[in-house]
Amino acid sequence: MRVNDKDDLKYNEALKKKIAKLKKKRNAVIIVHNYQRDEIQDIADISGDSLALSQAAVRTDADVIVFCGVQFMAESASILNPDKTVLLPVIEAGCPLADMITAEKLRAKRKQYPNAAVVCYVNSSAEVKAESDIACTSSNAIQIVRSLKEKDIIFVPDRNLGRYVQSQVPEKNIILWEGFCPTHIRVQEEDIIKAKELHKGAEVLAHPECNPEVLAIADHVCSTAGMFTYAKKSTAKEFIIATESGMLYKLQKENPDKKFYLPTPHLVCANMKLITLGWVAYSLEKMVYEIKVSEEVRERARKTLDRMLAVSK
Ligand code: CIZ
Repeated sequence: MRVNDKDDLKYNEALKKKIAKLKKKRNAVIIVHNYQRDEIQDIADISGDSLALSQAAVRTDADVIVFCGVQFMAESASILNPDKTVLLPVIEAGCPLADMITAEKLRAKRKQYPNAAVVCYVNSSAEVKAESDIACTSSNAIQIVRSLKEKDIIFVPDRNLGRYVQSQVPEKNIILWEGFCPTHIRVQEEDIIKAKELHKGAEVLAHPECNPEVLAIADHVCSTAGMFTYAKKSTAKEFIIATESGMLYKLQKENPDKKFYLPTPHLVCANMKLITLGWVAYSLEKMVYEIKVSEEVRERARKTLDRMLAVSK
């Protein structure tokens, strides 16, 4: 225990009480992505992947949604709930992958392939969603692509997820975008090999944003939601988790008799870790930072998200 661990715990407990009070006062709900810090997961009313969180955002009757995640996730909640106040506690919490494509560049790509459907991964801006035909998450990407009548699919912006979908849906012709998640691409094939040597018999669960060489040697490729389901039902006792480090907390909590390891300590998304208890309390107190999308973009982006939600019901 560090010298000030006790003080940290006391401080966190005081912040949690403050958040609970403010939440009541504002009639707010706290929605938390699986990659958030442990202490933020502890205050979640709902936690999950972006698909589960989008669905929860539609169902909630709270007036205020505090979104503990990154900008594109809070934007999606706002697109789906224009009458609610959606707050992102740290406005700088962005997504480098989402920033690897713009609406203008996507329009140019569409011109090149006029007969193709455009599928955008939820890790994209509202403007990019507005230019797309349908959205997808890593939980439903295969199902979404299969559901389309078009053979040619422009898949944006994650090339690794796009490539993985292509391997599972060979009847389609996927046109890739060269975007990537800077966190997931840090896992190397050697990291997995070394982790398997260290933890003999452990199963490797890899997120489809990882590089193809990593996916090729994984036992199971799935979204974060898929990892929870798989870890629960598997008879294995140990797992190597190739995705953002935040996943380990809830995996361990839900499976106390099993062990979970990261293949490399570099699987940390700095943006996801920006939100702290202090910022959540501040956000509820000052009602910042409100995420709003212009009505023209919102209406078009909403159709893209609604089509996804209709397919993944
Ligand atoms: O869809 C999401 O929430 C992300 C970014 C990853 C996952 O698999 O949950």
